[in-house]
Amino acid sequence: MATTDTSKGGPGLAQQRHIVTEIPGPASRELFERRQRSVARGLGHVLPVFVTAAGGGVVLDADGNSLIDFGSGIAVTSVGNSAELVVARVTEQVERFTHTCFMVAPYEGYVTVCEELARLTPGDHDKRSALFNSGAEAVENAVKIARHATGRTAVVVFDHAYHGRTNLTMAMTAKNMPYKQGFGPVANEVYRVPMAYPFRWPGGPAACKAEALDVITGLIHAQVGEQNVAAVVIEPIQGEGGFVVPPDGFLPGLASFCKANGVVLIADEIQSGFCRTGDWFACDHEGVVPDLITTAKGIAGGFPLAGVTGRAEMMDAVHPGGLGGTFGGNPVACAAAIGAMETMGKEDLPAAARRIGDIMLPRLRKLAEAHPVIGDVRGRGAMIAIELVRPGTLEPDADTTAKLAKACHAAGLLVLTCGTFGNVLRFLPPLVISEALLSEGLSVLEDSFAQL
Ligand code: PLZ
Repeated sequence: MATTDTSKGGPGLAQQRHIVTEIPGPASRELFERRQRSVARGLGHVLPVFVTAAGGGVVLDADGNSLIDFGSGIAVTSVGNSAELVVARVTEQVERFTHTCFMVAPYEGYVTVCEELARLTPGDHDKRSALFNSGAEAVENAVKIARHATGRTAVVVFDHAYHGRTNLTMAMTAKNMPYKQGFGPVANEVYRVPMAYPFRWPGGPAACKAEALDVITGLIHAQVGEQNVAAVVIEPIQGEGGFVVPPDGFLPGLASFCKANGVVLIADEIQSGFCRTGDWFACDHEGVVPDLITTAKGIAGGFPLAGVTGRAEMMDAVHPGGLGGTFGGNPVACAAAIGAMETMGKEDLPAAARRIGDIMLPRLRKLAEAHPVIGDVRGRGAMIAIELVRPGTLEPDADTTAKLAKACHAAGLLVLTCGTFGNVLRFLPPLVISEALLSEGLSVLEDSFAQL
């Protein structure tokens, strides 16, 4: 039901694209002036419209514009902004108590979230979880746990990887600008290997799986030594690095290597997890069972919550007091997560993500036929991207990518870019977006290409 009360967000908001000013409009520009005087320059913005409400598939701004949301706050609001069950659970919790610190005196919500994580993440082995505030913190802790459980120190990561901005995760992240430039020294014992990136694999996509596994295991053997490797950390579908989907069989191959060598396989599902790719987790598509899995973003409908979930014996290797933090697993964030996970189950959001992919992929492939600047269309479920190149080459075209994003923004479609070379447009709509709005968003994108 559409509402005209724009002081409230959530699924009741009118699900429409409605542009009444230039983007950003005067009210947003005025707020931006204040932002410039008070907020550090180091924080960037995809689109500096100041948000006043959001829900379903739309974001409303201070000038009264209603934009179609193809970003979900970077894969976070998969259940939609201010989703009903999230609001209900959070409101109830916030009126009871807001914080005790789980390490001071525990509460049920934290345990419930960990039970749900055990039930939903890949594998039916005995699991334990620990909760944190951000994705980066979860990755840091997964590495701490893997090092403790194995007594080894080396961590293997991939080209194009993104794992966060803290000192250790910055070292694990591949891209220098903007993430590492000037912020060193970075943490040591982090080793990088090539990613199985079919579109850019020198031997071509058909050879990618086997050759990548050969190169990776060869490098680990020659340069690190399997016996020194605590963990291999991989995003089963890479996020910030360009929505790189490895070829079938690559992840299972990597998992067997880890198992054979006593290496902890950590799947960073912070961006790909919680229904985004059309299954609960991206690892599920190939039946891969990681030893540890990191989650955040979509887990709690927009509240800061992250988790490390893994084999009980590895997780419990750490002594009491070895893991924690003041706010980790905050009761309000846990209530939000319970509401979000309930929504994902009740509304069958894995199926909703598959439906989004089924609508988007054919239209994007058709667009690629008409516009050879699109070198690759890829993704799973509602984690979809197009990679832009100089036609007929692999040369990244970041300029056209930026131009297209700008044109979409001006027309009221919030899209994000990504990729090591800045030449990927990615689409991450809330999984609850209506088909009409999804289709309209695609039309805006098609128009932007037509105007190139
Ligand atoms: N691992 C796979 O995608 C966060 C970061 C945007 P935090 N990605 C968006 C930016 O420019 O900071 C991410 C991720 C994967 C880890 C993280 C880190 O999660 O919650 O941002 O710390």
